Amino acid sequence: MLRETKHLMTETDTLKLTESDSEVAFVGRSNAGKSTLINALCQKNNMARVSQVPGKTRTINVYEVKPYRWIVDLPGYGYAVGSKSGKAEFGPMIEKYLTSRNNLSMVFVILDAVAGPTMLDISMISWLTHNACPFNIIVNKIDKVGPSKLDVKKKEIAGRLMVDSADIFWISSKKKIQIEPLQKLVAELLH
Ligand SMILES: Nc1nc2c(ncn2[C@@H]2O[C@H](COP(=O)(O)OP(=O)(O)OP(=O)(O)O)[C@@H](O)[C@H]2O)c(=O)[nH]1
Ligand SMILES: [Mg+2]
Repeated sequence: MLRETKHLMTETDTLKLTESDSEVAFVGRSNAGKSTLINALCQKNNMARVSQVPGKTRTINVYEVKPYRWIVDLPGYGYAVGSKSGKAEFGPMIEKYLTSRNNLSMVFVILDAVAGPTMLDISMISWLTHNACPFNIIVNKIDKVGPSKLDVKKKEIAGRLMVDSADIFWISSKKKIQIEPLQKLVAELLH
């Protein structure tokens, strides 16, 4: 089902986004692999732009799975310096998006398996929890962790996030490891 997905729009102003019937969004630190994952989910090579240079996606990119059903690629966070008030900031574009969308069904937070959860990732997860925003955690780039170290890594990351390891999607977007369960969930959310 996700195969038919097309790039629908690029926007820098959340308020200019039109209404969807249902949408899911991908957030995470720059370079975590959001765009690569969206391509893997939709079985495309270059639909969402991927680069070696962090900070590639600076706009909100909307991909349409079928009419009014969207996958949204948000700009990566982690380049903005923490605010003076000490409050975590993900950038006005991301916060505005997360607080203004009526039909946002799920936020997928993507972490890098090697870098592990950063302070901003942890802040994002607690922000989503406090704002009653449904979310799922994805740990990407597991191909970079040696097979013998994977179990320890999973325990460490799940422990730091204080969630059950079984509730996390452990994937590699690049090597297409464990993409299907996520594809199934996204397809269900955007049925
Ligand atoms: N080894 C490995 N590399 C990956 C994986 N997923 C993404 N990458 C690489 O990580 C880099 C960043 O990937 P992107 O998909 O552009 O990351 P992004 O989260 O969209 O980054 P921004 O647009 O900057 O927010 C690219 O060089 C990808 O090829 C993975 O599962 N394994
Ligand atoms: Mg990107």
